[in-house]
Amino acid sequence: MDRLLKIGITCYPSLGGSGVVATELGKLLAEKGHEVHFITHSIPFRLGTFQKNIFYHEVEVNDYYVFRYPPYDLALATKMAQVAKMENLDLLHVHYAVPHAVCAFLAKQMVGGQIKVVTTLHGTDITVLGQDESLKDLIRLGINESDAVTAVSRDLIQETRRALDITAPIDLTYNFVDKRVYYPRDVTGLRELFAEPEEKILMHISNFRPVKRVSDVVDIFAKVSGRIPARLLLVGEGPELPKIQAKIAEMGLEDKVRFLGKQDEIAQVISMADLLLLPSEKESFGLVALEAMACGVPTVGSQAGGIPELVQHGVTGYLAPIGDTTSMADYAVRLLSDEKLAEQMREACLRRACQDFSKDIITDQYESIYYRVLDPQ
Ligand code: GMT
Repeated sequence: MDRLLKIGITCYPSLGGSGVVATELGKLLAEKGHEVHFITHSIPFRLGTFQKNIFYHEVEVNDYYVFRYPPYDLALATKMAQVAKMENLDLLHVHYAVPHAVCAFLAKQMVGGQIKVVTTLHGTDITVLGQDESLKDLIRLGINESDAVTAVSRDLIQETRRALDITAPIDLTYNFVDKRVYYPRDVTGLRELFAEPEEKILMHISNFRPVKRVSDVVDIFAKVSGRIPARLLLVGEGPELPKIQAKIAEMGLEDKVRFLGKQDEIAQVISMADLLLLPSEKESFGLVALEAMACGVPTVGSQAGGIPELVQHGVTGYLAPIGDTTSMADYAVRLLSDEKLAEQMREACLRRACQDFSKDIITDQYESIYYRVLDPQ
């Protein structure tokens, strides 16, 4: 058996798919006996209760009066170096190139070079920040100075190469679900709170940022609910929410749409749905579609980014070009009005989530990357 490792993990600890993946991965590595040290500005929201082999180191930023902007990135780099020395870490696994890979690079210089750095790209660091000329060189530095780089879809690998001219190898490590948490939950009693028995539930879960195209969600729903009895549940919070609320009122859909806000028990919430809507403009992977898949809920969405690698068109959902709300609504109606098709898709979803995106497969992939960088042949 390979030796157990001491791993530092840095991610954005607040709501978001990358934070979820980083935290769940840390917990799984700890379960396997590795020592995991989270180095973040606040406790990752999915960390939960005390768990063996998991430690948390808070990054504190000195807000000295000469600073116009408190230097979080430098404080993080220093904390990474301190924890690496104090705990004798083997490697730092950072999620997001900016600023985390760059901070890890600085930390490596501070500890004298022996620590290894693994960087996981989640999407917005490349598809949004990577387009910004003021950040491009810095992102490239973070990637090129990492001992290994992983990305959550093939599409993101191609996009990274194209946008940043990266030639170094990038490992594909898809996101994963833990089927001990994500499985079809019994929602008897809960579903009735939001829909009549004959009504179908469509759901959208996101951070309500412009890239999610929540306005398309409303258009799709309007087209569907004109043809079959249906309700729309919107889960999450974000900057587009007021605009979406206004649009729903303008379209006279208030009675059919409910806003659930941020929710912790996502598996329970998703299990109420007959369909997830994900019509994003950009999506490197679409973790929420995988969470839905593991609960037996198919996705209708766009062909953006890595979504087609996750959602198999006609098997675990349906995809259409970005902005084509008419086709998405047609697909939704096809699925929701055919019980046999819905059951087939539900089974295909459960199978695919278990077989191709299980926590064990992906955790093993990350582990072998760690051993490879620590013991290069
Ligand atoms: O979806 C978001 O905007 C949040 C963002 C994040 O940082 O958590 O999500 C990105 O990483 C997730 C985990 O790998 C992916 O599932 C999302 O597709 C990706 N978001 C985008 O590419 C827009």
